[in-house]
Amino acid sequence: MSPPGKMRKPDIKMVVIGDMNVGKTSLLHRYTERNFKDTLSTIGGAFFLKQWGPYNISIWDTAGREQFHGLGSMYCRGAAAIILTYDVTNWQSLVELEERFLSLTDSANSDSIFAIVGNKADLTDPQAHVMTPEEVRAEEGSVLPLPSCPIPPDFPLHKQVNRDDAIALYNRIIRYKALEGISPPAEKMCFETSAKTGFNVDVMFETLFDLVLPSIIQKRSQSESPTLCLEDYNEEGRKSKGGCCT
Ligand SMILES: Nc1nc2c(ncn2[C@@H]2O[C@H](COP(=O)(O)OP(=O)(O)OP(=O)(O)O)[C@@H](O)[C@H]2O)c(=O)[nH]1
Ligand SMILES: [Mg+2]
Repeated sequence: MSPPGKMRKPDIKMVVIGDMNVGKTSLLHRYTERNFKDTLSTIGGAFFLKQWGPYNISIWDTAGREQFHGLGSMYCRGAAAIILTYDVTNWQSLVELEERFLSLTDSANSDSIFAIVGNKADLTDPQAHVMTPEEVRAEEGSVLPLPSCPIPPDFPLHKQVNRDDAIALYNRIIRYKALEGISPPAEKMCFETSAKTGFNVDVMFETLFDLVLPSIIQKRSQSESPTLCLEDYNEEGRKSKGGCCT
């Protein structure tokens, strides 16, 4: 356990990237704070720390606005998992993932895990529109029963991106990264979520946490492996006393 007032170093890093307005910050709020609230467009980036069993995972939220694009590869550096996020009602937001955001992930770990996440599913899919009883209970100050979020007048909106399009993109990325045979299958790594109702949000983050566990364990075992400093030992193999020359 870390001493009081001291935060343990994150064991591993995950990054959420994608175009502005797709709901990256809202997904992180939903997962970490169990609510959906007004957001301001992110400036630069921010990170959340999640304890997963005995491990600490940092999840970086990044800005989708073009003006912050230059920072993207810095946020991806050393990441073990990348969450590429688009908006299911906005075809261009999927296109941008491949055209603008994928190259940023070259600074991530070479064996990093990818997820493709289509957010705002509540706008197109009646199933995602309804809050789960757990989400209703978790909503601050809410009283059961509260079966769904308010129905917008134009519900459902036209869905511009089908899951098959996301699956095709995932497969292209895995080929581009030469991760075929190592990465989990597309069906497992393409999610449709709603930060508004909580639909699929826990499943998405927690699937990734489970998948990065082997990397954490490997990293920890490497950093904890006993090493011997030969300079500390004399010719008979006895530990020499520092600074003494008798
Ligand atoms: N209906 C619906 N609206 C959402 C959802 N997620 C986010 N929004 C709305 O979409 C807008 C943008 O959400 P953000 O979370 O700020 O988007 P972002 O991707 O972080 O944007 P940048 O920080 O600019 O890159 C806000 O008005 C949110 O309320 C969702 O799941 N459903
Ligand atoms: Mg944001």
